Amino acid sequence: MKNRFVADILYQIAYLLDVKGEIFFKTRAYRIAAQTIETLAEDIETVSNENRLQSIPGVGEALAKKIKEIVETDKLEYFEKLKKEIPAGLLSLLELQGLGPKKVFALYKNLGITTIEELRNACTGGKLRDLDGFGEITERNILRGIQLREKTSGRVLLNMAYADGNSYLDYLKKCERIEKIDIAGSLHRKKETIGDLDILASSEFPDEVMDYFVKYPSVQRVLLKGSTKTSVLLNDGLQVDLRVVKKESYGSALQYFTGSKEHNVKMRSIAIKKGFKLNEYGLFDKNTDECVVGNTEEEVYNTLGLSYIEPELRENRGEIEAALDSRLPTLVKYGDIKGDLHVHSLWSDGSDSIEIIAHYAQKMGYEFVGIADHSQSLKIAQGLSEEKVLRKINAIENINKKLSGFKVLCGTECDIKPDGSLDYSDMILKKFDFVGVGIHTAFGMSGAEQTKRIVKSMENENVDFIAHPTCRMIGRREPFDIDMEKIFDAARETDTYLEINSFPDRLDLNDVHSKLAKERGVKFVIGTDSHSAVNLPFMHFGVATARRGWLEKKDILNAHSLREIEKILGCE
Ligand code: DGT
Ligand code: CA
Ligand code: CA
Repeated sequence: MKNRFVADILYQIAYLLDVKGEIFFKTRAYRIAAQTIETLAEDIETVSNENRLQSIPGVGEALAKKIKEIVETDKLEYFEKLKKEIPAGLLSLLELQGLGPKKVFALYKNLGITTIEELRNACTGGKLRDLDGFGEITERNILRGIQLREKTSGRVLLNMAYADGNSYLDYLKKCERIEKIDIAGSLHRKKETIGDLDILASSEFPDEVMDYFVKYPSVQRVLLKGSTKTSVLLNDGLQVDLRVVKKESYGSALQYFTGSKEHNVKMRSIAIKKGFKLNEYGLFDKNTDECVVGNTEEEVYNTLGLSYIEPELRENRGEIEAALDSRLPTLVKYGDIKGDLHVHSLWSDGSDSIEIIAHYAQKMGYEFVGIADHSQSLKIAQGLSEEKVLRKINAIENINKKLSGFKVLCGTECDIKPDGSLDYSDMILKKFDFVGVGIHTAFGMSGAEQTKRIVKSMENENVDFIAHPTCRMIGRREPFDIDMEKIFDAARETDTYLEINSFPDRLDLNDVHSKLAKERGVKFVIGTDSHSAVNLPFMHFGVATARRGWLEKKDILNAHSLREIEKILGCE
């Protein structure tokens, strides 16, 4: 269907006419027609071929002629001419806070400004203040708008978007006009960073839904409002797109807008091979153009001969081939986790007592929590001396006496020294219920040296897992350039678990590494690296990463029961 293609051109014409200073009602005609065509259930090509274009509300003789030209030639002379008259860069200026079409056109006519960079230079150089209708304040406002845009063009961490998304969803669920609603896009796939938030709803009253959507209290500004798509900017700079579709297309729309783009491209080619056409409106018979299914995602996948694919897998990393052969993994579930083995307490650099952590973990439904404080040489993180470790073991024994149906395990996140030796003697390491080790110093060593360092630490028989193996910090520190295959092989051979650290700026191992590690026979532990009890729910993001890495329950140490884990760790 060319519906979206036609609608896009009409929208762009409306913007260009805005900039040109055309009268409102002329640009509105293009917008209304674009919106109608976007939501039209029927193929615009069919309507055009049967000369019924003028039956579409808002389409008169002149517009019908233009639409026919687009449908038949994939181009429109009038649009090409407009684009030559008005540089395309002007459209990006329109997105800036405080700049309407009139001002954009004045900037272009008087100063020849066509790009954001030129506009920034003109503002800093004080070139705008002498223009009619502009002043020093306008210059400052525009600069602020440019800054904001730069900030929002960046991506946010998964946990931020997840919190924003859930709050927005709670608000939207109170709208009576909404039948179904879901998060789509990269947040539905639980990617580690999110560009913008996509929400999909079905309703018979899209305009009322959109009115309600833009009234959300955290909305800073409405970027675009239509009856199929509305975009807003939240106070914290995150953009949110809401799309409203009809119930019949909900499943195919959710499939389309969940992405990823790469997954969708592959899905569409499979559809074509099997005699269908797949788009956001449904799955259609290629010959009769009849809609076969569209209600649910399951139907779309199953009709194409695929088993249902969980959103976290939809990255075109082999999931479609696996679904065709019914050999997709049974992914670990968010509720499968029985405890957390990476929590810092007041004993080192955490901010809560072990009692508070235990209480919080028990309330989350866990069977155990492992306190893994830092080791002695990590002075900035108040690492524990060996003498203090012995006292802590005692303290935990006493805490456990007061708990029922729940156990605190005493562990450590022991530092791996630059030469690969550990920060505690073997005598002390043996006393812990479990030993996690990690790198916290000498980040500048070469990849080869870091590989040796980590492999050597695994050779110590007391070590149970490697914490945050690559030490990356999203947006702040690149991962070590280590030989992952060597690390995976050593982990398998020494029975060392690799951690998927759930702290939102770590997510380390990441999804891709987790999948590779599993293929090489590695087992995992998912830890939060919590530094206070309220961090414990970060587990969700670690499980999300594990799911994106195709992991199953059996691959994950802390998805086992306390009894099984005690046996595995030898700390019954
Ligand atoms: P983000 O926002 O950068 O974190 O990533 P996404 O995946 O949320 O991407 P976004 O917001 O641009 O679009 C949402 C979904 O819509 C995307 O995952 C798949 C679908 N989509 C968007 N543009 C295209 C496209 O050009 N082709 C196809 N096949 N799908 C698209
Ligand atoms: Ca998105
Ligand atoms: Ca989007």
